[in-house]
Amino acid sequence: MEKDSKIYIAGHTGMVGSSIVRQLELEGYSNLVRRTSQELDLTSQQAVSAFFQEEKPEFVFLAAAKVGGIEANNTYRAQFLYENLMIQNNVIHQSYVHGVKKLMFLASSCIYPKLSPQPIKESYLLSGKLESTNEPYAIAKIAGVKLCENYNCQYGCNFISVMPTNLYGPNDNYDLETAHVLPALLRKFHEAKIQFDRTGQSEPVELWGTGAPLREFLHVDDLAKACFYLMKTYQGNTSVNIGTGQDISIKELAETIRKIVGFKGKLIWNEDKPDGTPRKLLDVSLVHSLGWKHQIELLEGIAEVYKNKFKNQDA
Ligand code: GFB
Repeated sequence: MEKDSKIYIAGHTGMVGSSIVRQLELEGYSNLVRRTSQELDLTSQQAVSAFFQEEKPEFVFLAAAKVGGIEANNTYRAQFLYENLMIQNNVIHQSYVHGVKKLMFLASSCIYPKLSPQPIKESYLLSGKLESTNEPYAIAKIAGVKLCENYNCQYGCNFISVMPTNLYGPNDNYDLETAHVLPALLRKFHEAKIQFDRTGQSEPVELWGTGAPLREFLHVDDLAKACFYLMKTYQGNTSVNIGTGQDISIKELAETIRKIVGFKGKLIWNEDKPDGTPRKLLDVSLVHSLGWKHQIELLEGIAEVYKNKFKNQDA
């Protein structure tokens, strides 16, 4: 990938895509192709075919996807399956048809079996049953990984895929119904703190599930560095896990965020909401051996995101 290579970032307005764009610009890449979803409907085969015909990108980062937290995955099951399948079928197939030199597909750690041994190695894919709350999303992402693998095998393409762990960072989704846990907790605690500071009391902050599940969190700017690095250096049919190799319980995460925000009121756990998979810690030895390691520690990352998103503002 040269500095003037034509690079299409599918999903450039999202948290992952926008971070990849920032990383590419930082590295001096300026020939970037972007389309908003209003400009290009990636679920339309015809539109995607016409776009590739017109732009002929040389490299593609496929970061466009319908994503969301546990509740969104569980509620919009058909859309998570259909839209993700369509987006990736169209982009991956047209990348093959138009001779893209290299494509990176962004998958997800939730595509591994629900009860995988921990930490999860890349080789555990398809070795057991999926977590039911995100089965549709996971099935779509598994299909994307397999498309890349099999286009490489049959057509000699150079399509790679990566498996990021749970992400957070700038441009995250803070809609409480559809957000992932970390941005949801930042917002819930921040709004409760404002109420507490104004009135000396607040409603308890309601969190979902039991708080027992363990999750690993990676700052999206670390992910973007990994994607850039692997796009330049890695070739192969093994998808690469990208994470920190460290996890914490949702209870610990809640306490950490509560402290960062400075909320002094009560928490309650709504156990009618699902816990999801009990643990999802990636084995990151492959990506470490390839020469990448995360740089932003969780405490520092959350504090920075909180400061930039909420501090000195009313939610
Ligand atoms: O981040 P999250 O929505 O998704 O939830 P997953 C993680 C854990 O946090 C679950 C708990 O055990 C939730 O019950 N939790 C506690 C909360 N309070 C809250 C809250 O206010 N909001 C949310 N959202 N959770 C997703 C998958 O799974 O992980 C996606 O559904 C995707 O497909 C993503 O792969 C990375 O980690 O359980």
